[in-house]
Amino acid sequence: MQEIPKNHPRYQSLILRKKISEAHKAGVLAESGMIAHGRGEAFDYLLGEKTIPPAKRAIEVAAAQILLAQNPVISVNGNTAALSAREVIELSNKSGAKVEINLFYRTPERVDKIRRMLHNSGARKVLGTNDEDHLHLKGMEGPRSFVSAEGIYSADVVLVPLEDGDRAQALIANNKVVITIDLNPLSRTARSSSITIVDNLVRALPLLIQEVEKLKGEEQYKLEEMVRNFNNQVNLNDSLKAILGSYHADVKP
Ligand code: PTJ
Repeated sequence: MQEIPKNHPRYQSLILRKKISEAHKAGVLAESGMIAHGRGEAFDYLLGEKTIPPAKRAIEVAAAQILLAQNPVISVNGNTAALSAREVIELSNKSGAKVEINLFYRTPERVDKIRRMLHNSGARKVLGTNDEDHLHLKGMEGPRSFVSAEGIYSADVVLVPLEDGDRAQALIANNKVVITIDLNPLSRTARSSSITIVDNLVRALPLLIQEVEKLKGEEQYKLEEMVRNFNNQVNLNDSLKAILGSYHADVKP
């Protein structure tokens, strides 16, 4: 593929596209994953391609929630692996959250490729692989309903970046706290999750890692207070206001 010149005004965006299209060629990304990425790009443009204040707030609360959890799990799909495999593993190492592959378009080949990618990024243990016996998550159909017994099935908190609405709703119905990272504040996932970070995965994950490190020594009651004081619907409305407001004044044409 052609080299992207560093001085290109949309360098960062083109680098992400390159990662996405290479991951598709490598069989990691579902075909629909490219469409999902394009939709994300449009929303990111409206956000000014930066982390808006409501997202920063949601990231702080998400970090507190992950640190409070008994069995936190990061659910990984093709897009997440393609864009942020290293950060997923870093977050897992720093927070103690488990890593589980859970795919909409599940095939043994894709699972294996994503597993290898996660191991190459430093993962010690990956759940949801082809070798594991899976349990059925109530209220879900298809391959996404197969979850790991020690992972999503028994998790109290699940981080599901870049997800489809059905799964977020099914996880909530199974009494999980759902944290999502979704550029679209109007999506079903964004609306039904417990904590929605309206930001690009590639910006949100490094900030989430930083926040986990910062809050690690914090007293439990303070973390609980942060979670209690957070209202996802209010934060989503603030995200919409940010889109409509002046936050995107400096977007590059
Ligand atoms: O890998 P699989 O088989 O599990 O398939 C995964 C896809 C992405 C195809 C599946 O989950 C899907 O169809 O997703 P949706 O319903 O298209 O939703 C994707 C959401 O993520 C949309 O709301 C996008 O705006 C948003 N999005 C896309 N790219 C990013 C993003 N959010 C944060 N960061 C991104 N980089």
